[in-house]
Amino acid sequence: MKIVFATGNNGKLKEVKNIFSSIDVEIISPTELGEMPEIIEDGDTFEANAKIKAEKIYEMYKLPTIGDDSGLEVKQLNDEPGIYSARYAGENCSYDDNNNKLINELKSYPEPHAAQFVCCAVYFDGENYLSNKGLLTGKIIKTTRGDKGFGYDPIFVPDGYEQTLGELEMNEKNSISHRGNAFNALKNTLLEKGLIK
Ligand code: ITT
Repeated sequence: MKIVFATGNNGKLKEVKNIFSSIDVEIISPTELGEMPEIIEDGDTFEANAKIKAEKIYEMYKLPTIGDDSGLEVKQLNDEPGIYSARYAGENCSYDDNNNKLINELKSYPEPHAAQFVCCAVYFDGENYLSNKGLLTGKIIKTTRGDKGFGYDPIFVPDGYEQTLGELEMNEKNSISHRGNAFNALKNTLLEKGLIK
C-alpha cells in the first residue's frame, strides 16, 4: 500500500522512507506522484500546519496522506524560531543562512544554549485523523559540524551525545529524533488500527 508524505523537503522524505522501510508500506512524495503545490502554512501550531499539509495533499491525490510540521525551539530565544524555522533568515534562505543567523543571535547569551526539536506528524485518509508529536532535547553549538542530515542538524547536539545530528548516520538520528519518535508512534497506531499491515 502507498502513503503519500506531503513534503517538498528531501531530508524529511529520506528519513520517513527509512522509518517505514521495515514494513510493506511505500512512502511516496507529491513530486513523485505529479507535483508538490505551494501550501500556505498559516496555522499557529505545528499540528495545525501538519493538518493543512495532510488535508491539501489528500484532496489532490485521494490517497492516505501524512503531513509533517517541525522546527527548532531555543529556550533563550523564547522558543524561536519554532514554527518559523524553515524561513528564519528570510524567504528563500539556505540552511547555512539559518544556522549563521541562529549562531549570531545566541552570541550574547551564556552557554549552554538549550533547545529542542519538535515534529508533529498528522495522518488523514478522508475518514481517519491521527496526530503524533515527537521531541528531541539538546543544545546549539557555535560552529557547524557534520554534513549528514539537513537544516539545523550541524549545530544541534542531542542530550547524551558528543556528536551533532549532522555527524550521526540516518538510522541513529531516526532512533532518537523528534521525527523518529512522532512517525514511529504514528506507524504503531496505524498498525494497531489495521490501517496498514
Ligand atoms: P515541507 O513543509 O514541504 O514539509 P519544510 O522544510 O518547509 O518542508 P517545515 O515547514 O516543517 O518543513 O519546516 C521545518 C524546518 O525546521 C526545516 O526546514 C528545518 O529548517 C527545521 N527542521 C525540522 N526538522 C529538522 C531536522 O530533523 N533536522 C534539522 N532541521 C530540522
